[in-house]
Amino acid sequence: MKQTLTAIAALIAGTTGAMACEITFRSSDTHPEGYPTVTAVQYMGELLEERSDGRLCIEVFHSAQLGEEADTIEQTQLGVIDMNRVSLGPFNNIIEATKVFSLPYIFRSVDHMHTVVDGEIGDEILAKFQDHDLVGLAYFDGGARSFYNSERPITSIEDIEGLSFRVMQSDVFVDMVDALGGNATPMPYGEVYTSIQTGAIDGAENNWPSFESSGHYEVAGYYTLDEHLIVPEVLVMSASAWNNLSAEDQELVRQAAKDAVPYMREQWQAREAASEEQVRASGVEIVDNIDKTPFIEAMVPVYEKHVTTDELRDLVTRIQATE
Ligand code: GTR
Repeated sequence: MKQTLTAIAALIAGTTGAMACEITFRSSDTHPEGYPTVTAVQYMGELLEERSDGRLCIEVFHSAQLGEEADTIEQTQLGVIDMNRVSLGPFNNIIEATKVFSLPYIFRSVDHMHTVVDGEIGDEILAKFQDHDLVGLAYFDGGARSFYNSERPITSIEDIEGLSFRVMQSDVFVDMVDALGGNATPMPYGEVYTSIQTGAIDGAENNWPSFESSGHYEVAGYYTLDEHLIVPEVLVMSASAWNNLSAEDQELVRQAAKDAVPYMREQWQAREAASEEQVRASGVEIVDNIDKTPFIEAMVPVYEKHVTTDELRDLVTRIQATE
């Protein structure tokens, strides 16, 4: 009898130890394996698995395996995809308040952006996702975005005149390029390389790691560090996946996402430096002493067009007043 009980106990312990995931959240990312946004969600998955005794897991589908950002956002709202790591830009046309983080030169620096997203304003904007079948979990870094193109070095606004740039699918970015004298083409990320290569567009804009990992630097040999955007990235969960969880498990998910943020920021800094080194070594011509003042001044009509409600005006004032 005792032997049987011991055998059963061992069997249960063995089963528990090797318990397979009860739920595996499918998480989308446009970037390749090894990119900081991908490794950060994988790291969050490790934390979650450990803290839930192996019940809750995450599988990251990187390299746009589940589709381009705008489509995967829709799929996440529908509950077909459980989690999504995306730029805030593609949310601008869906969740109005996200526009304030996508305004050109709204953040004075990455540190300023961190202070804002880590504080009350960051929480307020994350809470807005609830009305759109999504749960905002955490902000990730996306560095500063600058223009690159295949035609000529941009050393002043005048050089932008007549050039066409791909932008993310947000009206704010279309108006931003227009205000600088260029032509904007909203387009999915995955189509940019070929479009520059074939001359359908002259260039695009992005941060060092994306410029490098997408290979865009191979077809766009001029990069000007005007740093017009510091758009945070966001990790969201579909409301349907979220609502299936107990309150305790929701807390585990939220906490694991938060705890992945410092890890992400470290990974980001390292990758930014490595990507910059790789791009510089490739011979891309870099303009890194541009006077940003005319760029900032040119953005007045963009703010006038998009910051149209008391709520948005108040958010902008509070962001600008944040030290
Ligand atoms: C990257 C960002 C992606 C995607 C991409 C783009 O910097 O991490 O989420 O938004 O830019 O330009 O589409």
